[in-house]
Amino acid sequence: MSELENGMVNIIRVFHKYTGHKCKLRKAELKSLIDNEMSHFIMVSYSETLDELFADLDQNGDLEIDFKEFITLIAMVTSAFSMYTNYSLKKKTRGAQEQSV
Ligand SMILES: [Ca+2]
Repeated sequence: MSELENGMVNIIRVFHKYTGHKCKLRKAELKSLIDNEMSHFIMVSYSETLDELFADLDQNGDLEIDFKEFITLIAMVTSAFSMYTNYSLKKKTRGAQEQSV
């Protein structure tokens, strides 16, 4: 498998590690997943923040997060991290160019 395919499989594995057989995350499980698996990218310290995040992700309002809803979180966080990484790379590149002049 390619690096990207491995990443996709890992996302699915991690999701199911926290859902068990029901294949959906309840709020406490979402918090555990974020705290244990995404702590470098996202912090949910306050219950209000978790409530808002959960409500935003729970598109069908069944008070659980299915994989389709979960992948939205992955996309949002990955996109934000990508923008940060691009910004950091541009800043480093610009810094290196300024030093070489
Ligand atoms: Ca839902």
